[in-house]
Amino acid sequence: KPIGLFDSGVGGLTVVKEMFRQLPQENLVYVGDNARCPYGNRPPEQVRQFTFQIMDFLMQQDVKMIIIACNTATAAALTQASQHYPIPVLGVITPGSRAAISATRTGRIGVIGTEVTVQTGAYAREIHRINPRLQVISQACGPFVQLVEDNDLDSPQAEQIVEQYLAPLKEEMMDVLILGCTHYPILSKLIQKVAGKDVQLISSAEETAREASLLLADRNLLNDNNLSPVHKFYTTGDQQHFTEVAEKWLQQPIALQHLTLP
Ligand code: DGN
Repeated sequence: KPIGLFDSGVGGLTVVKEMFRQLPQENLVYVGDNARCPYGNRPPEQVRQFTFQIMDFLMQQDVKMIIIACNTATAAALTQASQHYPIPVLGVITPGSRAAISATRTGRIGVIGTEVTVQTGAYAREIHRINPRLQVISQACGPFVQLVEDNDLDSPQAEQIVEQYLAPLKEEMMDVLILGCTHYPILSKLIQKVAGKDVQLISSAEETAREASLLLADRNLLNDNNLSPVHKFYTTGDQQHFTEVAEKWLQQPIALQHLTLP
């Protein structure tokens, strides 16, 4: 059985890439809801509704686990989704929080994400649940998602936007910055350049894949046949655009189909 993953667009491919690296024998089904991207400035109830539509589709693909490879959907819907579906459901916020907690030396952690992710306070809550003494400084960076969806990763305009949004955080002396949106690792070169070399960027993709492998091993769900794995990709948006971004990021050809959601 495959593992299902989804995001509002191409952002969740950062988790897919880590899954390829850490769990190369697993079959994956990925849904990018590019037609309705961005999720980040929608009402949380609507993000929940979209999340359930996509998860219903993934359940029809007979997946054994679902990874919500989107911070916005994790913040808005993880709790309800894990109660609703009879299979393990993993979000990206807990793994990213854990990685930041173990990486910080100064105890000042920055978080950047979409409006929904920042407004729900999901990272601060998760970090403080584990260690209440840490300082969490958050900043919504709405336009970053569009830069990634447009594949605009190093133009002067992109740099100006990143500088503008990171400026308030740079005064906060954080030593760790959580990329609290799965789109951001694709933009990480520019984010690192603007944030400065003393700030360590945390991508939840790596931690999420690690958590997925632990969970699968724990429940005896790892794929143990050696046939070459099958990866299926679906987008609700433009197929050519999705293929371009995905193949560049994943550095391999993908099999893509169009998906129409209700
Ligand atoms: N990639 C998504 C996230 O991690 O929050 C959301 C991007 C968006 O739709 N704004």
